[in-house]
Amino acid sequence: MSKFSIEDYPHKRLNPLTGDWILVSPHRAKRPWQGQVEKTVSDERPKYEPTCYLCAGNERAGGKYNPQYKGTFVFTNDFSALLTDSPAGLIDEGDLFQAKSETGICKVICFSDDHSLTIPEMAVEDIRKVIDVWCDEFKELAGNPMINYIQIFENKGAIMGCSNPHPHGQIWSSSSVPTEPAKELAKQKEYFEKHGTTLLGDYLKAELVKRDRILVENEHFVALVPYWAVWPFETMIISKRPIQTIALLTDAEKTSLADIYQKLTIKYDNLFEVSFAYSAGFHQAPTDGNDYPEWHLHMHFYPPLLRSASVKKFMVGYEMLASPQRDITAEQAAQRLRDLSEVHYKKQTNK
Ligand code: H2U
Ligand code: ZN
Repeated sequence: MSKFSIEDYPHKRLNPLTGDWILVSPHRAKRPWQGQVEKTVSDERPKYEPTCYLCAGNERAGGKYNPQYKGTFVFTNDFSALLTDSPAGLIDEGDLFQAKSETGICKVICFSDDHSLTIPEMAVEDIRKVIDVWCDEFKELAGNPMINYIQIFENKGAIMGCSNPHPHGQIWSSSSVPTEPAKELAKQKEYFEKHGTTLLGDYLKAELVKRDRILVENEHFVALVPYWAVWPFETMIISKRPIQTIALLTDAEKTSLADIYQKLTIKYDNLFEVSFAYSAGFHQAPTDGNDYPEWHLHMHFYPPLLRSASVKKFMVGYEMLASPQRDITAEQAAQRLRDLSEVHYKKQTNK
């Protein structure tokens, strides 16, 4: 019997941020693939689309009109999942029937007035403006006594349920801390109490020595494939400084964040030469007024594509019923992404 290695044999990896385990089956990545590898369909779009509800001057649901904005634009979601005025209430019918009212504020953020763009096609200084808007919105919501957690996210691509290709993201803020950040909060606290340092700070230090999962590094941030990645090309952007929220970013850090967000998403687009779909977002400390020295600012990217512009990873069967599973290892995924150019394929001169 040969020696166990994570390159060759099925194994489980721990996600220390959530406490979940994932199954990795590297031997299966060697099996032949007979599915189609189709040519990318053109995703060229006009700079202005008359029917787009996010373009400047256009009508939204309920008869509201967007202003003739330039750059970024923020509005309260016309179909907010959370409302500011739902009445407080609790249903407690023993262990089996529990419900609580939840309040919050949902916003939509247009990243640009240009309908044709996406983050990897935007200039760093324009992405920086998106980060400034996130920071302003975050600070305003954090100051609202009703809001105790702020989820900033971006759904990109129809495959991720994004309703409109106009570059945009969302913020859902709520009175309680939702499930995923609550798990991360508990694990980061446990780690901080044991070691006196942040979980992700120590993780980042170790990864910067190992270097086999690092994709992009700049002065203030690192983009990497986490050891415990579930999605084939899942990545994280982690701040080098252990800060709790984007409200604490310095001017230089905001520009660095714009730079690494652009470089990572360019690599994503270059992987299959397609506008790469993902759900991405920050995980930040709650905004309930308490201190969370254990919390380390980071961004997750969860992209579903596996093998080509349309062959996606399905989280079904075993994943739904037992545990997430992947074939290609985090290290192989990192190698592929690392080897890709940081120049967008549409801008490469030899194309
Ligand atoms: P996606 O990021 O998943 O595409 O969602 C866009 C949001 O825009 C969605 O939450 C909102 C939807 O409720 N929306 C409006 O607020 N006004 C509109 O006129 C259409 C869509
Ligand atoms: Zn538009």
